Amino acid sequence: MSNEKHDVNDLELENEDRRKFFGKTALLGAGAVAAPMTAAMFSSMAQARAKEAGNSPFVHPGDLDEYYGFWSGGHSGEVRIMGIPSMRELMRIPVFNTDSATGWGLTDESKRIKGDSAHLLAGDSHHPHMSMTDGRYNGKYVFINDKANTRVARIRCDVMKCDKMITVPNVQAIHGLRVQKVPYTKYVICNGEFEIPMNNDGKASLEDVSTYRSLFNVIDAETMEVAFQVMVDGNLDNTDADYDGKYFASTCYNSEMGMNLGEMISAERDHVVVFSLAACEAAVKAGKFKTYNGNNIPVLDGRKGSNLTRYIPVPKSPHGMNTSPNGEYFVANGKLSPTVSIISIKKLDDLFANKIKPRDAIVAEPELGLGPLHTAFDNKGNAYTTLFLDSQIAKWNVEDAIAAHNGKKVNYIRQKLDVHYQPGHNHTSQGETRDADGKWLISLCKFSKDRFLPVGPLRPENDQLIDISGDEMKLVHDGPTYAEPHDCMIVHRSRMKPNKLWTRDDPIFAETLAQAKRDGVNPMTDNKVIRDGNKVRVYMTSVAPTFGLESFKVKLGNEVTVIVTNLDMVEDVTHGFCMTNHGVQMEIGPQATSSITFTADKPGVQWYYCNWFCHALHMEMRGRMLVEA
Ligand code: CUK
Ligand code: CUA
Repeated sequence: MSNEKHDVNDLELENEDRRKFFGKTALLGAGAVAAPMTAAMFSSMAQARAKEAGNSPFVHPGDLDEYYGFWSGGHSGEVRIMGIPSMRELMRIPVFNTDSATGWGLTDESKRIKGDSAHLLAGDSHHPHMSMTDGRYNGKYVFINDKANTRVARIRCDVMKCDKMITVPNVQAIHGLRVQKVPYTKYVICNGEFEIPMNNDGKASLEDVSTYRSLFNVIDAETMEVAFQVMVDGNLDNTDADYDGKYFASTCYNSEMGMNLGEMISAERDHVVVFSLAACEAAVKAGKFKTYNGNNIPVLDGRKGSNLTRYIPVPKSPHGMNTSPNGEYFVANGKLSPTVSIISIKKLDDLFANKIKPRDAIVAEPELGLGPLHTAFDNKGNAYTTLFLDSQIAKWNVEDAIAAHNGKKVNYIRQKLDVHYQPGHNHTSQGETRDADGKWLISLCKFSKDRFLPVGPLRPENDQLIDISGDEMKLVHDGPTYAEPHDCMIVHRSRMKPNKLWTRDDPIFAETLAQAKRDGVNPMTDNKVIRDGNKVRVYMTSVAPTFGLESFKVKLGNEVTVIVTNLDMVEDVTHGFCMTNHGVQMEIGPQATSSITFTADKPGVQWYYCNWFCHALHMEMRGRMLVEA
């Protein structure tokens, strides 16, 4: 056993009874028959160990990955959990989509969480980012944007379920999203990309583009309410935060405020907008804001000339925005320009004090190749930039690029690696935190072309795993994925502590339990039907392999709510509830309560069954809804 994963100091992952049991059995078995080791055996094992000593992407069956990866699902609307480096997909977390297995978007609990957008069944998730404490992942939340419906959602990492979702007012299409890194994630920051009239009520001229604005949004991470918004010039694209708790920076395209492609790329330059958090908070406190569209969210004016922001000119149409993990630089990725623009964060105080000019904050603009979109970092001062048009990753050294900018003769490019094909985002292991460890790089390629068996006109994306632990980048894995991982983040497993069972006081189903209380029902013990006019609430328990009710009776046209409480305390024993012919399905995890509401619009006998394979008698886990005409 030479796999270095076993050195990781996180015993809680190994101390599950069953794993231990199998481990011991295997050892005992081996010990009983094995001959004593010879010197030759020892030396060949040592050689094998040395070979694997670098970064092994092999995770043997039954072994656990070193990292959790959180992947956006793009226009599938979900978030996926990957094991890194195996690239095994471990779980899907439905967020902006509707999910048949878990009942996300169908259950009463998920509709409550989706709130004002519960009727929307689709979404476009781009940027998953985990909450931090002092610039390090804290394993609490993952936030994600929905570009399609202007939403931001939060995933609770103890249960790996979405627990909050908001539609952001005054803006259209939330795109770039990140978190405040230092001192902790008080705020989630995100860009409202598409410019719209302020107010957008259809009353003023819709043709007069001079009132169109794009807003920067600052959301309270705990309450998930918009704390304030900042109006800017241009279209905000991507964003990131510093490691001092002072500044946020966003790339901005279309500074012309053009309404078509030709108009959008007529100017020579666009800009990066830097926001001063302290100045913005002070302006909100001092009441220096306006409100729009009939809501009371403070909207600050951060357009050119404001003391809340600074505009740093960069080449046309910048895209990705990435902070180096040493806290020194914001890197704006050129996209149309073959360069990235390196902004010195140290110089921003002087920029805000008007001691230097905006372009003076730029310390280098290294040329990397065609179509630089996003940049990731290791722990050795190197950066890795995706080149969309060249289908390559450029590895370059940040300090050498700055030295070259200052006239020194040095080659800052370390290597260019072909990827397959057209990479968008990339991400290094823990590379957006102080814990960047320079072990793995993911390249999220938009096209796979010839890399996999053809599966019809629609092809998978290709998420490639690259070993960056040595001097050279090495491509070690091709991972086909479904539309469309835009972005991902990789967190060491020692930062995560997911629950094994639900706890009965979980806020996700608290409102369902409150209704049970009003009905005088104890969901842990009672199997009861409550009739309330046309509404019928059916409470039942589940214990493998039976539901607490073998049947219940309703009248045709009744609005039926089925509330199931899973009494099983065994890890991994999830039940399902499916009412045949009604489009009703949901997951009920161990110790959870889930509910779903539908109309009993078919007379006669309607069987319900458990659709989550839970027991040898799982097929028998069913009952009848008797619908009287
Ligand atoms: S964007 Cu998709 S490749 Cu939405 Cu982060 Cu750059
Ligand atoms: Cu319970 Cu299958």
